[in-house]
Formats: sequence, structure tokens, C-alpha cells
Amino acid sequence: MTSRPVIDDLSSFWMPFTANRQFKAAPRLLESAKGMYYRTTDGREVLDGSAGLWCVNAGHAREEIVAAIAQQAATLDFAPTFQMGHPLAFEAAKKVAEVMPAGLDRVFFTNSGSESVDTALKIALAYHRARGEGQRTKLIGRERGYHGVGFGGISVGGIGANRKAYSGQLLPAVDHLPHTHNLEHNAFSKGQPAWGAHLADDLERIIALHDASTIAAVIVEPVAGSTGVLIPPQGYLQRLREICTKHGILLIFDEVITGFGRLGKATASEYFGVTPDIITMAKAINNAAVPMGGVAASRTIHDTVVNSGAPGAIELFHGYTYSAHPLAAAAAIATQDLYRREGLFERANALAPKFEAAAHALRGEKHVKDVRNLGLVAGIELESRDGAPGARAYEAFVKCFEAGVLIRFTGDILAFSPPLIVSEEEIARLFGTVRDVLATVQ
Ligand code: PXG
Ligand code: PLP
Repeated sequence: MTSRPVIDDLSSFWMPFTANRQFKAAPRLLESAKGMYYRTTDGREVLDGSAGLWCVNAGHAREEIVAAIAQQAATLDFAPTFQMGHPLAFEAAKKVAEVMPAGLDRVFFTNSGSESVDTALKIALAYHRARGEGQRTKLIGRERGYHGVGFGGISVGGIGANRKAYSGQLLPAVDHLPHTHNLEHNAFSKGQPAWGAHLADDLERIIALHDASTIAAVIVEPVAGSTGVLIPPQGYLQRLREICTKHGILLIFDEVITGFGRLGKATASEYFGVTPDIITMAKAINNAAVPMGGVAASRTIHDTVVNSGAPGAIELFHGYTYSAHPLAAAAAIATQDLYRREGLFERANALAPKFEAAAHALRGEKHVKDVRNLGLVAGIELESRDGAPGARAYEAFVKCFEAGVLIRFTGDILAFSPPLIVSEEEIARLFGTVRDVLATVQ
């Protein structure tokens, strides 16, 4: 393959969630990828310790997925799904439904996690309206939740910086549960922390305040990824489920990161044995090879909405031009087949204890104030530098990249989420590089 000349003017691309001036002064440019490795424009190989951005669970540029997309592009490049259809849309939905928890087998397609979240919130409102409880409009999110960047997602989300500039126009009827992160009780937990299930009981306080009859849904990430790998305390998600059921409130799991093998099962729901009413997904749904997201709704929710209108009338006034785009659908089918054929979820499950040991081996290293993990996700929280929160993790991230390892960071937390094809040697190299780098970080 011939490579393009390296671009020397970076000014036009306004980069997302990036310190644009800092980046463009010292850019990090990726040119190609295969399996576990990226290659930079200056020809260096970089071990992918973050599956891109929690996306590429089957590893990069898998031949089966590449071939499916290429063939689809040549066969049917685009087809509308508004009052029309194409076979791969239905096949992709069926494949995704097959790995969802029993009963969550009706799939609405979107193009991102953000769109999936807004779609799920709308479905929740539409469902209550269809069953004659249209006054249930309030949405409950959680502090430190990340649900993408749509107005719905930042409203239920719990990240101050993502809300501040838009605060005058957030959704009006939203409340938030407290987050579950507490190092005083839970530092260096392996797997689910023992302390904190009672934090779910705060939902009862919120319900008492607003009245259950006004609340449509609760949305949480089963494991919070973006805000620094926050693992739910033992019993916490079960408790949320019980309270929601008791009060007729829908429970939405945002599985944009946890879906498709990250925890060693198809979903976090399956991993924790807690079934929500709606699951949002994206990223690894099709190995991120083409933008795609989805929302799996219970059959009850789907049937209630779809059977509510007059025959011949549109039931849900919602959809995207690219819902079930043929290329994305082809990639999803190939990806789901690949996950199954290679047993990648089981592989992640089998590797998890080794991954846990490698991560926790960094306990005691300079700056490390917590290590936490579940499945093939780990977080290492660093002491912040005085007066410069985030600077230490940023330095570690840059030095790791220079040393040939890509990790993610948020605040002063390093996050690890390699593709599920990662080898034990690569796990050792990933955490070994971080160990070496931390010794040199100021
Ligand atoms: N929900 C969750 C739980 C997510 O993790 C989204 C929604 C939004 O998805 P889109 O496709 O609209 O970005 C996400 C996305 C990070 C990081 O550094 C995480 C995400 C995106 C970008 C960076 O942790 N998660
Ligand atoms: N803006 C305009 C003017 C449009 O016509 C459309 C779709 O037709 C949209 C926004 C929404 O785009 P999408 O369906 O890709 O989300």
C-alpha cells in the first residue's frame, strides 16, 4: 500500500476533546494499524493498550471485517432505512440481539454512543407515554457518568467540564445519583469493591423527592469507563435494579464501553447477572471499523411503543439517515461472527486474572494511589501534582507513547483496555512500560 505524504498543515481539523494548540505543537499521528499495533507516521510501532478508544476489541484491520466492508461498498453503498430496508440491517440486528440478555432483542441502530444514549432516553419517554404514563419524564443519571455529548447525554452525564459551557440549555428534568468511587474504603480492590452497595439506596431518596410517578428512567454505566474505570461495588447494580423494578422506572445500562467482551462476557449485564430494560452500545459492536451504535430494548418496551399507534402510522418519531448504514451493518455481522468464531469473549475472561495480576503489580510504584480492574479493563490512579491536576498522567501518557505503548488517561487516572486478542507477553509489556515510565515521571 502506498502511503500518503505526511500532512504539514494541521490547522483545519478542530480536534475533539483535545488540547488543540498543545497537540498541534507536538502531534502524535497514526498512519496504519494491524492486530495489536499501530504504526505512526514516523514509522514507529505502538502497542495498542486502549483498543483505540475502547473500540477495537477484535484487533485492528481484521481481514474478515475489511473484506465484508469492501464487498458491501461495491454492492450496496447506501440504502435508506426510513420506509425502506436492506437485508444486512435486519441480519445485523439479529446477530446483535443474539448476544444481548434474554428478552432484550429489539435493536435500534445509531452511529455513535452519544446517539445511542439520546435514542435510549427518547425510547424511555415514548414507552411511558404509550402505556398511559406520559407524566413520567424525569431522567436520573449519576455523578461521574459519561453518556456522550448530545444534550441528553451531557444532561444525565455527571462530568462538570462537559456541562459547564452548555449549562443554560441542559435537559430540565434530570437528577443524579452519587458516584461510587471511594479510595478510603476501596483502594487497590481486585475486581468489584466490597464497600458501597448502599450508595444505590440514594435512588430511594431521589424517588421520594420527585415521586416515582414522574421518573422515566435511570441510566448508568455498569462500569464507568471515561471518568477513570469505576467498578461497581458488590451488590450495587442488583440494588439499583430492585429499586427501579419496585417503582416502575426503566433501568438503562450504557454499555458503550462494557459491551462485546470487555468484561469477558457479551455484556456487563450478563457478567453481573443484572438485566436492565435497555442497553446502549457502540464502539466494539462492529470493531469500530465504520461508525455504528445501537440500542437494545426489551420486547415489552418495543411492543408497547410499536403497537400503540394506529396501523400505518409511524410509531417512534426518531431515526438517523445512517441508521443501519450498509457498511456499518456489514462490519457488525463480520465482527459478531469473528467474536464467536474466535471465542474472544471467553478469551478475555480467561486472560482477566493475568491482566489483574499485571496491573496490581504496579501497587507501590511511585505516584500510584490506586489500582483497580475488572475483565480486561484496569485503571491506575496517580497522586495529582500540586496545583496541576492531570499533568502527571498526561506526562505518563506521552512518555508511554514515545516508548511504544498507547494508553488512555483522564484526569490523573491511566486507563487500560487492550483488544481482546492481546497476548500475555503484550500485557507484560504494557504494564512494564508504565512501570518504567512512572519511575521517570515528575
Ligand atoms: N456512553 C459511554 C459509556 C461511553 O463510554 C459514549 C456513551 C459516547 O459514545 P461516542 O461514540 O458518541 O463517543 C461513550 C464514549 C475515554 C473516552 O477516553 C471514552 C469515550 C469516548 C471518547 C473517549 O475514556 N466513550
Ligand atoms: N440537518 C438537516 C438539514 C437534515 O436534513 C438532516 C437529515 O436529513 C439532519 C440534520 C440529520 O442528519 P442525520 O440523519 O444524519 O442525523
